[in-house]
Amino acid sequence: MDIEQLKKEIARIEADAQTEIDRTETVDALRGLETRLVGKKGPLGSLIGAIKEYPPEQRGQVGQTVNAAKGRVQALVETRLRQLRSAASEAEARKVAQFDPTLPGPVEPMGAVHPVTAVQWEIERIFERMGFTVEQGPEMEEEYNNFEALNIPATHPARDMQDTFWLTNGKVLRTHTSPVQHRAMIKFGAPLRIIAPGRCFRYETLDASHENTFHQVEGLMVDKNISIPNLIAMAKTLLTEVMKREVEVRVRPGFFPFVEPGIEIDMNCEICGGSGCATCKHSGWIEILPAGMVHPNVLRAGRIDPEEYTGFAFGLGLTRLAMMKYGIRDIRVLNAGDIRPIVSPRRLGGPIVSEA
Ligand code: FA5
Repeated sequence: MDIEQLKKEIARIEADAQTEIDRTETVDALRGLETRLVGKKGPLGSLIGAIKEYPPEQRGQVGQTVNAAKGRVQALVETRLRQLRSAASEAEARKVAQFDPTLPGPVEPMGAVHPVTAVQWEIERIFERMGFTVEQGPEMEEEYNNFEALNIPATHPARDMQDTFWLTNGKVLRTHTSPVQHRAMIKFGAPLRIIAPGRCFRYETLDASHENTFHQVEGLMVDKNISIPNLIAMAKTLLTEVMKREVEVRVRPGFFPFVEPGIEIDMNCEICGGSGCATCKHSGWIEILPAGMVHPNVLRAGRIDPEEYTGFAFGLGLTRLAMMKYGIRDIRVLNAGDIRPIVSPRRLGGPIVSEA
């Protein structure tokens, strides 16, 4: 192209450059565009590369023309850069003007999950992995669900095993989580796998291992061909996973009207290592998991045919398990709200101190 055509081409390149530069919204985008416009491979760069194609006497003029255009494009970039920077600092200034130093600062979360809640969550995760769902029942329960549906009629001496808080509306504060068994059977039918963690209440004489308000986790599995070995295997897995060690268990016969046969699964006392202390009533064992095969009357009350289905149930003493896991000697500190006896020493690696 001759010099005149070259000048027209440069004018077109500059006009395009102006449009593109005006459209940029950020400093980074502008820097990228600048590199493209004035770089060797850009429109002006390729004109410089073509200088050698002009006759030697015209090369100086071509070079000057193209370089002058390059200078003008860079000036356009600088102008836009100033505009973008001042817009950014105005935005920043607006932000500062909006800042209200009287607003409260970010709140640091304080405290920690209660040991019973921590173990409950852990147990829920373990059972969810085994295909159980987590159910809930009311703490103020129908007398029927707490007793009759569980094969404990009004005149049955087993009612004396659980000293009950009776309410003036005829209901009870549930003495165990077992009424959720009945509720779940009615709700889901068979087959069935549920756990039901929750608070229970008994009119107890308080000591290091008895509270009037404590937590249990009920478990219920109903299916075809369920047997006691399934129950013992499940109990061992559960206790070993929660305690993060191989737990020693002892299985004894136990009586509960809602199971037949009934068993008591005890674990060796974590506090004294089995030698005997106030927490384990000097026996070396902690009564932790009463259980058994669901009584046919309980299945019938839950509208499940005992000829077709069998099941196991257990009522884990969740509060006592939390005490074992965290080395808490006295159950009463868990509801007391005074955290001094149960915090820091364990975190620092020492035993939790609380005199029974
Ligand atoms: C029951 O409550 C039965 N419902 C358990 C059950 C369910 C048996 C299903 C068979 C089939 P028990 O009264 O033993 O059983 O209580 C169960 C657990 O709750 C005990 O092992 C103990 O760990 C805990 N527990 C009972 N009473 C208290 C209390 N006052 N304070 C703290 N924990 C308690």
